[in-house]
Amino acid sequence: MVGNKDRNVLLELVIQETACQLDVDNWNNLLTNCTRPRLALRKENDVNIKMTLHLYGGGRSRAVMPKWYMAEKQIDYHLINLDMRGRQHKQPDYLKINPFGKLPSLVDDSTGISLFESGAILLYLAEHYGRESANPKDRALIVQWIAFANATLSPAIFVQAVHERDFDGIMDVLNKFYEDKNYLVGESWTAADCAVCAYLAYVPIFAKGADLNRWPQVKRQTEETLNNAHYKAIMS
Ligand SMILES: N[C@@H](CCC(=O)N[C@@H](CS)C(=O)NCC(=O)O)C(=O)O
Repeated sequence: MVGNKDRNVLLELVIQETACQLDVDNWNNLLTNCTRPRLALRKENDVNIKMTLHLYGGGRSRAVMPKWYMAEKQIDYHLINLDMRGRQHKQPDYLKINPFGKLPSLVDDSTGISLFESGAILLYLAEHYGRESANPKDRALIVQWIAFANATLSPAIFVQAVHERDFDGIMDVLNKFYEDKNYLVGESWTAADCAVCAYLAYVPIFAKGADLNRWPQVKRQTEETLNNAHYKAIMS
């Protein structure tokens, strides 16, 4: 006879195993029937549960973006933290996954794909697991914002010469954009918001001279990200 507690543990295991095949409604129905509805992030030592998605990350790496995205969208995954100081990301086994020896990377057993570049990983997650809009116009806009985050916003935060030249102008435009909108694409939070806001959250740390009071809408987005429960959990 299976007790209630065991039943719920079993139910959760079934959910973990089948998550990728469920549609969102089924998923939410199953979750509300489970006494532990919030799925915990599994770490590398949880060998008993078979995971489909394996994210290779490391402290202070751009794995923040896919981690935050998966936390927001309740996508379960297996996190493998590599020690960059110990050069684990340059070892032959990892170079088979990302020959450039950079983090993050994602391996998806269910499709057999192995991906590097945080933006490509984010897009893959959005299209295969995030249940985001299938509308081609919105998808193109999401690609645009992810490319903007990695190729334009990131150097304006992290690279001194680019920061001096471009940062204020970028903030002016973003601030204007956020005056009428809360989300970058459509009416809900997408991979575009994840990419841009994950970088904005670095501004107070890495661009210390920047006074966000000049851009109140950007400041609001940045503070909302820093106070977001999922973001805080993955950064802790
Ligand atoms: N454009 C790449 C950047 C990847 C990257 O440079 N990752 C850093 C951590 S944030 C890294 O792996 N650095 C270690 C190294 O270059 O040896 C992405 O967005 O994934």
